[in-house]
Formats: sequence, structure tokens, C-alpha cells
Amino acid sequence: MENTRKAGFVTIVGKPNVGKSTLMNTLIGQKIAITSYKPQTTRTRIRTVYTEERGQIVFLDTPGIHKPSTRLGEYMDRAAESTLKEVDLILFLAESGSGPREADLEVMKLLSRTGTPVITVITKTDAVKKAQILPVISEYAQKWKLLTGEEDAEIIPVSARTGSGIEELKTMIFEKLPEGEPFYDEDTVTDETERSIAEEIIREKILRLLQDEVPHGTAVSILSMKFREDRPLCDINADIICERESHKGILIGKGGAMLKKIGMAARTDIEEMLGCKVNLKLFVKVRKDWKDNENMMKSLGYNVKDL
Ligand SMILES: Nc1nc2c(ncn2[C@@H]2O[C@H](COP(=O)(O)OP(=O)(O)OP(=O)(O)O)[C@@H](O)[C@H]2O)c(=O)[nH]1
Ligand SMILES: [Mg+2]
Repeated sequence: MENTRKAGFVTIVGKPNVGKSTLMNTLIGQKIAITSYKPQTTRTRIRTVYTEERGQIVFLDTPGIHKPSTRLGEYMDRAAESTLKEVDLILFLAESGSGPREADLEVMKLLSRTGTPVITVITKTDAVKKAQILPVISEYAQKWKLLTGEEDAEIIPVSARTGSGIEELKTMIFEKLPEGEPFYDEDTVTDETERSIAEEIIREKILRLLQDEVPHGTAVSILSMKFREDRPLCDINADIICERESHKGILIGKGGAMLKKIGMAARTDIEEMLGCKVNLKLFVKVRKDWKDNENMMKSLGYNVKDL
């Protein structure tokens, strides 16, 4: 008898910094989404594809759900919420360090209204003592019961860092997905372009190397990306857009030292992604208030119509 294969869409939600992008990268076994220790790292919806004998899972990583204060913030919330009703399954991520806090409860309320099945994933279990995890799980179970009236909330503790619980989570996901033919070729990993992944890699380095205020006001836009015909080399020119002259100064650093650091770290990752040498040139530009200007956001790739 022929095996029936599963196929479906799974969205990953939760408050900022809970580990959504890291978990997605671990599940697919490749780094596509950028991650950092700062909240609000992910700004748009990122789609990745995982295919194996059991079937195909299309993951949607989303920006962390939070209270928006700018148009960019609003956009990020829409990016997270608009996927909820269209998917087959929601992975709701929560930290293992404590039971549900206000921000988690807000997300849980929102999820319980969508009617889409939910698996609660307790993240970063490597960072807490084992004995702490069970009480956290039972607190989530109780809250789900209050919200949905159902006893059997599905909850699983995992660590994206050590891989603990990841195989079990995949099994749970496949159990919940409908039978069906794959949506993408089996060797597709993402529908993001190399250009947009390269932009995100540069933004990741800025997030990791600089203090909060600067990266959160920063966007990256690749002006040109050309592969040489005579050798394996790609020339990339990119703009780093920031909000203030003072931020520009910080991004460039003393004698250009910070920009050099950002460029070197980004180049290494982009070379790995493209599989060839990269010649990366970065330019820093100031565009005041771009985060509140719809046209400027659009030109930087944050288009509300795409959601
Ligand atoms: N110890 C530990 N840290 C983790 C784990 N997963 C993620 N992290 C860390 O948690 C931080 C946030 O991870 P991200 O994956 O960027 O979180 P996110 O939920 O995508 O964040 P936003 O995109 O900002 O909403 C990073 O510093 C990760 O290295 C884990 O399993 N264990
Ligand atoms: Mg993220």
C-alpha cells in the first residue's frame, strides 16, 4: 500500500524574543531567518519549507506580537495576525522560565478566537532547571482550559539549541496536518530571494553589534547584486538606512571601524549562503521618520498590501 503523505501550513507565533526564528531554523535544519537576543528582530513573514518522507511542512515565521507604537510596529502585528486563520496549525511559543504572562495571555486569547489548532511549544528548556518546566506546562494547560473549555491542550517543551524535543515536535506537527500533495518542490527551502536574505543578514549583524535604539530604527536595502561571469564572485552594494545623523555616526564608528565589523560579519554569512566569494560595500544614509512613512516603508520592502 502506498504511504499517504501530509502537507500543510504552520505558523509560528509568540511574543518578541521567545525564540520563533531560531526554532524555525532548527526545524528546517538551515539558517534562513535571522535571530538575535533583541526583541523585534523579525519584521516580515518568512516562509520556509521542510520536506521528508512523512510529507511537507510550510513554516511561516512571524514578527513577535506586541503593542505597536509606529507604523512599522503595526505592520509587524498585521504580519503576525493575518496568517493565523489561513493556516492548518499554529505553533504558539512560550518561554520556559515562567507561566503565562500578560503578553502571552493576549496572544492566547487571540489564538483561541481563530479556530485553528494550536500546539504550545515551551522554548529554551536548556536555559532552566528541569524541575521548573513541569509547573510551567501545567500553568499553560490550565489557562488553555479556561480559554477553550478543552482539557487536552497539546504542550511540548523543546530546546532549539540542544535539539531536545525537536523530533517529537515534528511528529506532533505531522499528526495534525491534513493529507495532501506537497506545495513546493522537495528541494525548496524558502521562497525568500537571495537578495532579501542578504539584506536580513546585514540587519542581523547590526542588531547583534549595536545598542537597541540604533538597530530598531534601521533598514537595509540592497542597491545591486551582480555575479561576475569570469569567476565565483558576487558584488553587492547595500544601503543602511537610519533615522538620525547621530545613528549614522554610530553605525560608521571611529574611522569606519563599526561599518567594517558589520560588513565583515555579514560577508561571511552571505558567502556561505551564496556559496561564492562576496565583495560587499555598505553605505549609511539618514532618512528621518522612515518608520512612520508608508511610502518609504514600501520602498524598503515592508508593504502592507503583501500581508
Ligand atoms: N538558550 C537558548 N536560547 C535560545 C533558544 N532559542 C532561541 N534562543 C535565543 O533567544 C533569542 C531570541 O531568539 P529569536 O529566534 O530571534 O526570537 P524571535 O521569537 O524570533 O524574536 P523576534 O523575531 O524578535 O520576535 C536569541 O538570542 C536566541 O539565541 C534555545 O533553545 N535556547
Ligand atoms: Mg524572529
